Order: sequence, then structure tokens, then C-alpha cells
Amino acid sequence: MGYSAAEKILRDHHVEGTFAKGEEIGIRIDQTLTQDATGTMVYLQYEAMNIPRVKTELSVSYVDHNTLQNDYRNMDDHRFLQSAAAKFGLHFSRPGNGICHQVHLERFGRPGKTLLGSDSHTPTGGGLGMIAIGAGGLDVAVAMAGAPFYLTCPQIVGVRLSGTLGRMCSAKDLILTLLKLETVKGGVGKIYEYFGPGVAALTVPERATITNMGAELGATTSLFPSDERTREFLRLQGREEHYSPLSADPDAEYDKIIEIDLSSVVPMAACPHMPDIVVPVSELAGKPLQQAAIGSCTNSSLDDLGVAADILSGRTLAEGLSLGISPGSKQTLSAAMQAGIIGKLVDAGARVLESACGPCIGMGFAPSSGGVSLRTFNRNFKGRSGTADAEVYLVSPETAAASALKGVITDPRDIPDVKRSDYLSESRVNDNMIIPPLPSGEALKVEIVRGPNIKQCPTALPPANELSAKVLLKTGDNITTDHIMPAGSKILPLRSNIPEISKHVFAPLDPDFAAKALAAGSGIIVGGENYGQGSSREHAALAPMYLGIRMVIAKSFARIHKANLINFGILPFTFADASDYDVIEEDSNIAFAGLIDQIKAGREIEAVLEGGSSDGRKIILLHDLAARPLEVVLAGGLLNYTRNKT
Ligand code: MIC
Ligand code: SF4
Repeated sequence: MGYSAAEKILRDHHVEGTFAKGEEIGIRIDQTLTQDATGTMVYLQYEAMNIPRVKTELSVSYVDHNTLQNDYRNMDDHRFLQSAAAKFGLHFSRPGNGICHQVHLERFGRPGKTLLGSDSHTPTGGGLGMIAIGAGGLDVAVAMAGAPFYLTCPQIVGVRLSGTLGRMCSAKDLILTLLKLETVKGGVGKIYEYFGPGVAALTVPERATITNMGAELGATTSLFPSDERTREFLRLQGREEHYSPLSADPDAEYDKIIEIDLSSVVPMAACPHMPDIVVPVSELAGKPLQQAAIGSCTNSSLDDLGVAADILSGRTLAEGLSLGISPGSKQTLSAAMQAGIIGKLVDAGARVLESACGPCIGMGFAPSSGGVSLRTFNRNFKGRSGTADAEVYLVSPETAAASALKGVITDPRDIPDVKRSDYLSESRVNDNMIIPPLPSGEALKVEIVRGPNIKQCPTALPPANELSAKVLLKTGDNITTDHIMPAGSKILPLRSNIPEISKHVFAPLDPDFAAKALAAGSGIIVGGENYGQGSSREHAALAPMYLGIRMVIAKSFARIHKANLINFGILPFTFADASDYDVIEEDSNIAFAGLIDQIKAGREIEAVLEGGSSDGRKIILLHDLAARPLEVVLAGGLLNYTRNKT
């Protein structure tokens, strides 16, 4: 039997464990990326490992999230990151150079390689035929130190594309269609690999839109083959020598195949407040909106801006509407200026924001109260935009521009006379905002710059054998890391300061949570399905750990968050009998006798509910920890585990 493209890369990088679906395997990591909101913790953790220089082929530190600098804190972080990159042998992408995923795709990604990034949208690199995986910061720090990255050997879903996309229908509409089919938890433990005759017509930026938003499926990653399109993209980036072909063997077997005829894809929109509540745009047509935003790591390539410019060319935005444009990179912004795209957009009334994450993570450009905002982004979780009661729809650049023109949600196919230009050959390579690594001798002399807001990363205590702790919060399904550890312009500057940021844990669900947890001293969270979906932010484990959370019991977990819980010594358990979820009450206690002994003895753990209407009831919980993660969690997390080993 032949191999899929994903399996070829995984097998090529496999260094530990048995290569079998569902088993834990270790893979070698060629490249890493970090961004500033997760990066400070990564380099503090890396520094604590005492390894003078990164051991990867290439590692890049980006600044793209915390660029709204209301006070000294964000820029202090940028300076810390720049000095850490110089000291440890990394490339440093300066603020203004663009969003990590877009810049990495343009300047560094290479077919056939592995990339680990402390950001959940790292799979963007799959558009170039890489295995690119999002992970918690600590996992990235460990990979920079040369250790393997451990993951559950995934199932491979083949997505067979045929046909071509219709007029004003786009890659974004395709991934939204897939989200409707597969849902936000459908991809857990899976890689989505695209193949078939429809692939050749998709450009690398289009492919990257699809692999980027594969993160919303909960997937481990997504990837496309590397073909002549890939070669052409790399040629325009002035690095054709990085091209190598990659495709599945003709007799490759997939665990499941999904067939999509591209000509059947129509403009789609994800409705508030989940990326999988997807309907055709035509069903929403006529709904008034106040804001549209084009950008983010999903849709901010030159062609994304270009199609919006073509729709708006010579016209004016609807009255009372604001359109924000955030080009994905300085290179894109520069090429868009050269090609006249920015001119057309500005003439139509668009507001050009900087090349950064910006509104996608609530860093400015928040919608009006109760406002409707159409965004080309990848997440529309409640409150993420910065306005708690805003209604955010996720759409293509075509739909965003058409709707911005009309002031009501509009199917872009209904805009006549749009003359499309071909912007693909525009390229403005200029790496003057990327600082390359220093030679080792010079690097050793670099002093790391630390602002007063940068505090050391706390560590956990190993779990106790006897535990009785209160259920401090019981949540529903699909709780996101934005619920657990919200972002936005007020909280993001606290990313380097765990004691401070922990005051905001679960604030959207229970504003008193942090105070309650601190008063209780230790606690348990009970969750529904797909607990911890969304971002890779390890702060969603680290800050609860700091508040004394010892365990999360959920119906199921999102991949990255579960790994982060383990890395910070929080036990992730599921229910043997899902109906036990219903009987657990907030504020009651759960008691464990011989907890560690039980965990070591097998998969089942017995617990007793104390207090509430089910007082005295026994429940059975499950763990599925392989030998290594088990040791990690029992050590009180990866930092303790690594320390104990050395
Ligand atoms: C996001 O899109 O949610 C973020 C902000 O990029 C996060 C990373 C973070 O929280 O710093 C992600 O996707 O991992
Ligand atoms: Fe930045 Fe948004 Fe992409 Fe996250 S999803 S990396 S916040 S642009």
C-alpha cells in the first residue's frame, strides 16, 4: 500500500514510538515559529533549559499580535523577544513585517519539512506541502532545544477536489463548506490532506487559506501536495531552490475520503458565534451590517486584497459602514501599493490598518454595540472582536467587499461588472525587517532585555494522591480558549505576567472565577465536548494552574489544549459514562482516594461526589495518557519533568 503525502513526511521525521494510528509518536521538528503573545513564555522557558543555541534548522520569532501599544508593556515584550532571538540564534521578524503565518509562508516554509508553531494557525504552512502543527509554547521551546514533538499518530482524511471554483467563489467558501460538514470538533486526531484534479488550479495562498482554517476543524493539521503551483510561488519569492515535489502515492489509502466538486461551492458565511454554523450567503442577503474587515492570517494575501479592490474600484462604501484592511505582510502591503490595490481601496473609503493580527484578536477596530461585522477571519467566538454583543460573520474577501459596498450582506455573485485583474505575478521581496541569527560568538554576548512586566513562568506541584476538590465551574460544549483565557487589547499585554493575567481566567463565563479559585486553594473544572478548542495559548492552562486548578473533567478535549493541560500538570479526565456529567453540580466536591495509584494502575479512576443532590455517588473517570505524558503530568508538568530528567 502506498503512502499519503502527510504520512510520507511523518514517516520521514518519525523518531520515537510505534508508527500506528492512535499511538503516541515523536517526530523531528525542522522549523519553529513563535509570535509575541505566546513568545515571551516560550523564550523564558527556553532560557531555563540552558541550551545556548536553538537546534532546529530554522526558528523564527515574530511580532504581530500585541502591536497596539497603549503603554510600555507590549514594546517591552518586543524588545525582550528581539534580544532573546539574538541570543539563541533565531530570525526575528520585526513589528510591522506582518502576521507570522503569512510571512512564514512567503519567506521560510519549505515543502516536505516539519514546522511547529506556538499558534494554532501554524497549519497555514500546509499550503506549501509541509506538516505544520500548532502547539503550546512549552512544546515549541522543547522542540527548539532539539527534542522531538510528541503527538497521537493521526488518521488521514483525504479531501478529493475536482472541478474549478466559480466566479466570486473562493477558497474561504470551500473551507467553510467543509466546516459545515465536519464541525469544529470533527477534525480532532486527524490530518486533512487535499488531492485530486481540482488541486492544480488552486494557488498557494488559496491553499493556505484552506489549511489555515483547518485549525477550526480541530485537526492536527491540513496539507496540500507540492506541485508546479508551489514551485511558481517559491520562484516569485526568489527561492525556487526550496521547491521539492510531494504527492500521495497513487495507491495511498485514506481513513476517510470526502469528495468536493469545486464548481458546486457557493459563497458561505459562518454565523455568530462558531466557525461551523455555516450557511450560504444568499440566505443572509439583505441583513444590514456596520463593519467589514479584510485581513488576518486566513485571508490577507495579495489576491485577497486584490479582489476586494476590484469589487470596490471606482465605487464608495455604503454610508455608515467602516471597512478595515490589514494586509498580511509588509511584502503584501508593498506589492498591493505597487499594483494600485491600496489606492483603489482607499479611494473607496477603506481604512488601512497595519500588517498585523489587529481586529482578529480584538486589538482595535471593535464593532459597535450589537453591531454586525463581516470578517474574512477564522474565528467568531463571542466577544473575541472586543464587543461582547457584536454579531461576527466569517466570510470571503469577495463577500466582505460586496457587502461593504451595499451596506447589507450581499452575495458577491450579485455584483455586476467586476473587472478582475491578475495580481499573481506581483512580488516585492524585501527582507529588511527580518533580522537574521547572529553568529554564535556574538550571540553569547547578548544581554536579554527584560521589562518590569515580564515575570518568570510558574511551575505546578505534582498531583497529590489524596484529593478532594471543589467543582469551581461547570461549562457546556465547545468551550474555547477565548472563554478560558480571554485576549483583546486589555488582557493581551499581561501575557508575560501570569499572576496578573490569571485574574481574568474564565471572566466571560464567571467574572468572580479567579477570586473563587484563589479562595478555594484548589479546584476542578467540569466541561462538555471539545473542551479548550481554538487557540494554542498555553496561558489557558498555565493561568488556571496558577489559580490551583488540578483537574479538568470533560466529555472530550481539543488536541492542543489537552497537551497544554498535561504540560502544566493539570489532569485531563473524561467520563466513562457521559450521563455523569449531568449529575455533577457546581460547588460540590469530588473526592479521590489513592488518585496517583489509580492512574498508574489503569485507565479507570473512581471518584465520589460530595455535597449537592448526588452526595455519595460514585463515578468512573477515564484517562488515555500514554507512558510519557503520564510521567509529565505526574511530575507536575513538562518543566518539572525536564528538570527531573537532567
Ligand atoms: C488566536 O488566533 O486565537 C491566537 C491569538 O493567534 C492564538 C494564539 C494566542 O492566543 O496567542 C492561537 O491561535 O493560537
Ligand atoms: Fe493572528 Fe488572528 Fe491569525 Fe490568530 S487567527 S494568528 S490572531 S490573524
